[in-house]
Amino acid sequence: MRLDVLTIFPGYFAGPLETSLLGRAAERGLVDARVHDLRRWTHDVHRSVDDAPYGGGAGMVLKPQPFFDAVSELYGDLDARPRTIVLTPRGRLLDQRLVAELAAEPAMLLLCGRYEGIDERVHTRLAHDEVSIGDYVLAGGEAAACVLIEAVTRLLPGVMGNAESATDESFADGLLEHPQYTRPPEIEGLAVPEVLRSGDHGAVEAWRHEQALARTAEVRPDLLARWRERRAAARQDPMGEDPRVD
Ligand code: 6GU
Repeated sequence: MRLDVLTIFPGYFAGPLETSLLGRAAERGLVDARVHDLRRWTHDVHRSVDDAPYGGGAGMVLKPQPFFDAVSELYGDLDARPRTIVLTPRGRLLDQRLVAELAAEPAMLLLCGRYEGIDERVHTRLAHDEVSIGDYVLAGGEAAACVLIEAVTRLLPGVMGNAESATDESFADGLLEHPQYTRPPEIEGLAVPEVLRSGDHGAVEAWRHEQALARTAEVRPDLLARWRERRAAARQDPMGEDPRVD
């Protein structure tokens, strides 16, 4: 997947894009992420990317012109741009369904906001989607863009081994993960549950499912309610939509 990011803080992305899963995906040519400094498309001596809001009020607004010039230069024409996403707290909440949809795109353009936002005409003319990563306020869209890139990249073919991808089944299932243990069998007076060492695969599966249900009921009752609805619908209509995909 080809990824372009427009930001006034390109340095923000250096660590995340080089590290771990994203770094490996880039080395193997599975993602080609290019981070562009929005100031490259400023023309004044101060290289200013922001200006005061029309109508007054606190803070500054990112100017539209550098965005339009950047997109024209990167793709030749505004209408030749790939799926374009503005990261903004006013956007639609990112979830695994949207992540999976984006992972099917050949390319994406991510626009990172700062200050009080981006001139509305950038949203109007360029954004296919506006995306938020949660109900809290960040200083800008950069951290959110990193989150989106990591979530999408790990779904690209060849990025993860089978063992890792299998763990996806659990979230796609709509319940939170069951607890995991590794050696030693006891530490700090805490023992690994006996059933996990029993060798009884059926009992292990049943225990894990119970644990996932209990954990989901406790921390995410909203997810549990949706899981129950989907399961009921799937039982009524066994040939219907795959109930797993959230
Ligand atoms: Cl995408 N941007 C900002 N500034 N804050 C956020 C966000 C994005 N998502 C959640 N909070």
